[in-house]
Amino acid sequence: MITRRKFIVTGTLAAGTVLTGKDEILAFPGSKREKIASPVVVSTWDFGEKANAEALRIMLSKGSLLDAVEQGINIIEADPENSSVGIGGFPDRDGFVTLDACIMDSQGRAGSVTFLQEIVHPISVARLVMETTPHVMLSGSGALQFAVEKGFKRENLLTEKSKLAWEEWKIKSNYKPVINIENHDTIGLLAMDENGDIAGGCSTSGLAYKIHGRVGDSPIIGAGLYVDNEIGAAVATGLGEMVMKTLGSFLVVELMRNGKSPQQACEIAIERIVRKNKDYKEFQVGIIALDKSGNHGAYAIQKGFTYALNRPDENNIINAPSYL
Ligand code: SD4
Repeated sequence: MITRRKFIVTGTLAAGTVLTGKDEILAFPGSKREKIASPVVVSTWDFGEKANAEALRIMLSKGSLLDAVEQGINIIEADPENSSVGIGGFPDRDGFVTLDACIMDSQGRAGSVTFLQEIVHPISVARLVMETTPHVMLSGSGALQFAVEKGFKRENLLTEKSKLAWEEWKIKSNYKPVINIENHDTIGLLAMDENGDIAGGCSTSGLAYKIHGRVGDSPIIGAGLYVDNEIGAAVATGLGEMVMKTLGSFLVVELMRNGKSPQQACEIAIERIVRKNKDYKEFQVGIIALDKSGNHGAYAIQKGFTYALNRPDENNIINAPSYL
């Protein structure tokens, strides 16, 4: 029997650790599939906890599932201290902060923006692409024009702190993505409401010091995020190039469709990335998943990938099990 604050420990999987208050509980999240009361919100990294709390608050006060996803992610986008999402994100090598985001709802609708500059809330622009246009993805200056037409304010996203970090980086200009960079990366959030409907979103400034014009997995439906309300959802973080080449999130949802638990599906997808890339020890990819019953799973290549899980009576930051 799974209690609200403990997960079943089973045989052969690698251990995760639930970091909850003083307790450290060995955990294999999502290893058992049983109906868990919704609503539930799961999101990437420690900072996801704040986003989850807001998403949950909205759902518990009868707000919509999409509002929960969007406004949860908005909190992280607006935090200038966070150097990988929204304002304060590290710039590309030319000093431009360029943002990627996407959102999918329970009706299978999707919206996305890529290479968007000067707008703090790309997830909100992505939502409007989904809701008010016949398209799925808008990019660069077109996405910016669309955002401005919709009333978003243009702002300088390069904070003093990020500018200083970039100037420091320029001295050597050594480009190598840092694994688990400062323990916070893309915000990817999956939510299920009390009807059992699922939606998700993700938002990022992408890799620090990337080549100008580089777009990662996060705005690519099926790569950074995928939601199928009949089955479940998945969202990825880490080196987007690797996620794009395996369509990681779509793969996880398809594995769940074929009967795998969220945990098994995340592990198989990560192992696929490992198998296809000899240099897998050099980068991080983490994936989290949620199934239609409210079970979740998470797995990463490297140690150090954390995710946040919130339910009405639960609020945990969890160390995901990892391949290495
Ligand atoms: C990207 N997946 O742009 C995103 C960013 C990220 O660790 O999650 N970095 O590749």
